[in-house]
Amino acid sequence: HSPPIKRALLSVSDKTGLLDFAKELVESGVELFSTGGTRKHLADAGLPVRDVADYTGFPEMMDGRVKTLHPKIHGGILCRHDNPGDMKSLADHGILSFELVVVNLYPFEQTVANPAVTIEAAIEQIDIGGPSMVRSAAKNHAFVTLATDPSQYATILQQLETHGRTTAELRRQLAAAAFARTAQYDTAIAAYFSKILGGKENLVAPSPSRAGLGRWAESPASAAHATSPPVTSPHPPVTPTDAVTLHLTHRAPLRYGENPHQSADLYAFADAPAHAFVNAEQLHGKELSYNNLLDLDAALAIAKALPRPAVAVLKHNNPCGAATGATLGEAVAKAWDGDPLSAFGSVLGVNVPVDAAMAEYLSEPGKFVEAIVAPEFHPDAIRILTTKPKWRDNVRLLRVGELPVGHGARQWRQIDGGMLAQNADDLPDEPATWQVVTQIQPTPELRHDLNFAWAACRFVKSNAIVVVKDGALAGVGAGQMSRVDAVEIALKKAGDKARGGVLASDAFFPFDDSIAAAAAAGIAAIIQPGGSRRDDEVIAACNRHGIPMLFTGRRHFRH
Ligand code: 93A
Repeated sequence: HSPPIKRALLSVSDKTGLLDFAKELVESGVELFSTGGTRKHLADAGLPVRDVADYTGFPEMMDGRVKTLHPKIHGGILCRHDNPGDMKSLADHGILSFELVVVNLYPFEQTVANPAVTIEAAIEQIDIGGPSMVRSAAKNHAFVTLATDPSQYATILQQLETHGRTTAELRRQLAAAAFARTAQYDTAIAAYFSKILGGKENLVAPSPSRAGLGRWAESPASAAHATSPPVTSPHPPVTPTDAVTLHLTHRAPLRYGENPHQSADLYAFADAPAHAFVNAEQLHGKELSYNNLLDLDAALAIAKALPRPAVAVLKHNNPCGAATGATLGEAVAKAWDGDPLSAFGSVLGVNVPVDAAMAEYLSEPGKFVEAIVAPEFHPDAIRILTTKPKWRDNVRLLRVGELPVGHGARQWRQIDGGMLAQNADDLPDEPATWQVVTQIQPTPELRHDLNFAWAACRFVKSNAIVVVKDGALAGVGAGQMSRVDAVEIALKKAGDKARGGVLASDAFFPFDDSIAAAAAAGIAAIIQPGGSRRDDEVIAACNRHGIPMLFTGRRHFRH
């Protein structure tokens, strides 16, 4: 049994829908109180509204830093209407109760989204009084109705018009939404500080509670880990407060997940940069599916790692084709020819603007793609891709503007009841540090293909083997549980193209059997991280077969 709404306190930065809402409130006999800007907005529209400063007897001061931080405001919001002591306090101190609070906060998130913003300007956008009122009203939702977003005005009005008051259930829902909003707001502030400090806030971060960490914190494995030498990485370490950046905003429900019986949604990191894949603009085509998003993300990542112009052809999150060429038209043809059968119904990632030549190539009979992601699409390319055959109506075209950088980004994956975090495997290749471990050196032409093969193989699920010839993926062995199986699949897929091609392996060869298979298929050079106990045997096999081999010293597992 909530009290009827006699008085409303309005203090909003986002003034969307405010006038209509306030007009209805006034018509229902509600008395309005507001802070400076909000009051002016309402008064300019001819609505009767009292100034909070007049009511508290304190002017807004310190450039607005102190406007509503006053007992006459917070007492009026927090008072329990069924508590005689609280009601006496109101009377004793000349405090008026507020039964409706309408607050939305300084636009901190929008402010820091602008990369040019100064720290001082960002800090001024940290709202203090707003969240305080929101928290007071949400705590006292038994008696107070609270709007923290213009989308809630209609529901509140509808209840007022039909019942003269709001239901306890609605007030509790509004309180929950409000606490979620202040939590989100503080998370955005913490994430901003983490960004400007480059992670150094962790030096003073409270350590997570042992209870919270569970048995892993105490396990001998973690103790052993602590005494082993630190991993050398140019990335800052992943630390507990990175969880702050896990702050997500819901983007869209998806039609379904990996399969039609799984429901699914798309979320974005609140601080995702403008050119992140998640912010890509869909220019054409059917709604994106869960699998499309996964494959397009991988397609773009591969394309990004290859020399320009390049096209990557993805199927089930693995590349079945990828190529570079003198022109984009040449690159797409070479990429498609890597495995034309698998390319049917694929998604493509492109590292330069899609041009008419590429669009014409894809329009040939017998070709069909689900989606293309690229920095940009030439208008002619859009015209060609969206006319002619039937599938054009559906083809999804995604524009990212620029190729996302993403260097040093954290990656998160869910396990049952928890999350794993790591730095993305996105360090640039350093061919100058690679070592030729065989007696024979690869020719400069083979060097090109070795570079390409090494760049591509990190995007293939482990155990991963790729065969490359003339700047194009010729065969891929992906996701195999034994390396020699991956080799055999890649060689089989490459067929005649293996002869004179090069082979890359995402991790070392445990035995020399793979070398024998590669030699039999005519592979001309091999690249791999090295580091096996049997490296000597593997190198000896290459020497016997006259195959030059490079060690990169860096593994690229992808699980
Ligand atoms: O600087 S504040 O943290 N200090 C306050 O006391 C305060 N009270 C309300 N910011 C404060 N607000 C915020 O001002 C509200 O959350 C709202 O976003 C904004 C509305 O100001 P105006 O009515 O002057 O446009």
